[in-house]
Amino acid sequence: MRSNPPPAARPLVMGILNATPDSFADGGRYLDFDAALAHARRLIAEGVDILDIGAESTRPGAQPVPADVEIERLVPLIAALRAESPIRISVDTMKPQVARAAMAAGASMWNDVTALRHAPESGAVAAELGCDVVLMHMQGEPSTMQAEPHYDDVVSEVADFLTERAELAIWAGVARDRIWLDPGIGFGKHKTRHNLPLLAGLDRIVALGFPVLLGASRKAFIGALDGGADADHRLGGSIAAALAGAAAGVAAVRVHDVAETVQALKVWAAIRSA
Ligand code: HH2
Repeated sequence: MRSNPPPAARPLVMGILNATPDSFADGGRYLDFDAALAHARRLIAEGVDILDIGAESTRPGAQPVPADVEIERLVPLIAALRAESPIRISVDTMKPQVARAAMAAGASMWNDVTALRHAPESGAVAAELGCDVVLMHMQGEPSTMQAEPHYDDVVSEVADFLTERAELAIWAGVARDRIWLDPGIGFGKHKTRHNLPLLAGLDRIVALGFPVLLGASRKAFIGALDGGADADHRLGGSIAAALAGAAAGVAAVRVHDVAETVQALKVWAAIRSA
């Protein structure tokens, strides 16, 4: 009898868990502790590699959440998951005090959409925590970023920004091999005019020499390319973007639909290595 071939190399799958009332794709579904824990367990069963847990939406126009509220939502959840699973846990927050509380509860990755720009002590805290750090590109602030984003050359400008943020993080004491980069799809970018060239130019972000995280799941550019499909009807486009990322060499994709993405990447990787 023939055995299955060994699994081929593919990007890691980071599953999104938003314990928020207002996230664009799953807001309000996992604010409740039991619902959030059940969803995390489901993502683990579906083969997630990293769980990214957030308690503050960054969608355009979202309202800021105080640090103590973020901590109240995140810490019991992270601690409960850590007690029952060795899964890698990332915390999606811009606040160093929230990152610190999340690491104490069992997270090992700080996903910061501001690339350590939110607080003056962010770099030093990231260095002290010794965790992985995701530095993401964003033009402007979540509340206003979609007003009038402008770039002369979006890929070069994002690459330059990420290079500078990585250098500053290293200067602050973050270990080079803890740094991830993320082009920030949808963060201060026109739906198609900026996001599409950035997706097409991902290999140039990968060439910077750090692991790259790509978050394109259910984002608005997919709706713009498909007759205004809403966030619940963007699975096909999300998978297409994840595969484009895989082909460009990204290290991980951040997604809502874990089972479907894991399957797509397994098939992509198997074809590629056949
Ligand atoms: N996108 C969102 C949030 N955090 N982090 C990284 N590193 N990269 C991303 O592309 C990214 C991110 C937005 O998506 P979501 O979490 O689903 O929505 P919301 O911000 O409304 O909670």
